[in-house]
Amino acid sequence: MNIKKFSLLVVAALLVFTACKKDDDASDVPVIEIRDRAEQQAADMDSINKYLRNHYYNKSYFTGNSDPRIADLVITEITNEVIPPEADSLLINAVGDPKSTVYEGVDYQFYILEINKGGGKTPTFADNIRYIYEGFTLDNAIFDETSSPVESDLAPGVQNRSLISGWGKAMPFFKAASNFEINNDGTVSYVDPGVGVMFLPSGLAYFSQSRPGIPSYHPICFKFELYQTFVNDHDGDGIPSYIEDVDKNGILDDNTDDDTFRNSSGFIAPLLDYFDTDDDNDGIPTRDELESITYTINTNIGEEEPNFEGNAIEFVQSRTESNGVITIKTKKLVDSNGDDKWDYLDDTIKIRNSND
Ligand SMILES: [Ca+2]
Ligand SMILES: [Ca+2]
Ligand SMILES: [Ca+2]
Ligand SMILES: [Ca+2]
Repeated sequence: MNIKKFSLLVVAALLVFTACKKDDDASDVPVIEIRDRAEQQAADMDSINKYLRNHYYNKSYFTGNSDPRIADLVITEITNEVIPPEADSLLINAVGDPKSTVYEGVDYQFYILEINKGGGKTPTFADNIRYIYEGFTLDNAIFDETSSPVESDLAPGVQNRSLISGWGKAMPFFKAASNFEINNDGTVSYVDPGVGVMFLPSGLAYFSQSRPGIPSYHPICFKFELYQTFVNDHDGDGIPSYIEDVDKNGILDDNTDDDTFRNSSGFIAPLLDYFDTDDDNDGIPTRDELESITYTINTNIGEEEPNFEGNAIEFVQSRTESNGVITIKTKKLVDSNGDDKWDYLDDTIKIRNSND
């Protein structure tokens, strides 16, 4: 983001606003019409489909390329003079079927171009990722790009989240890098990262809002390299935030015990599960309503480390390694009375399992 440019735009916007105000005529104040999300989605998909049919990318460059980078990715518009080389691919043929999702109660579709799947862990919609990107519009104008890797929270609805919802929808289709190496000059090289492009309708981006270089109701696209992913536990209660999406709607809007708190702006707000350290409000912290397990793995005698990735009931809290001996501490969900309700969400169960 070019801060200087952005500041100038803000000043320009303020001047326009002041000018309108002086006129004392409300009809002069620019008003953004709030459009129907489903109708806008249909229009955006038409625009994106048209773009994908009218552009190709340098697929041949990436065939057998063991180090694919977005800096090498070239998307070119097809015109009377420009015909794609046979070895390259029209985007519409390369993206495959659109991905489907639901956001704000509306059925959405978006496209992904996969250049490299990635060799590491798969992020969930509520995790933090480390990545680089270049954002561009369907006019092929770049509106934003990173000069070095950044870290962001994918979780929708989380306070101070800087990412649009499309990131949380697209990233789980990729994997982070399998490894990284620190170079002599202190920079980091990532091995086998997820590399691709997402083509997003405005409803999974800024929708009615505009941004520098992005008018209201505009689909946007991002080239990206996904380097690392970190499981988030926003309230530190031992339960990863993606598990605190109880109704599995991809949004952290669940509030099992219907309690509230006064937020930093002074408003009464629901104390949502992902931010609540006693999710059933029974006085026993969630942490203490989980089973604590410690694993000791001696790799010197060939013992193998268990893999907890994707495990829906047992979550790694810490992992240390010393002289070939790995120690992993986990928290595991418990249902003491077998009523299909986990103890931490069941206010009739008040068994304290641990106090670490
Ligand atoms: Ca949690
Ligand atoms: Ca709550
Ligand atoms: Ca919680
Ligand atoms: Ca509790």
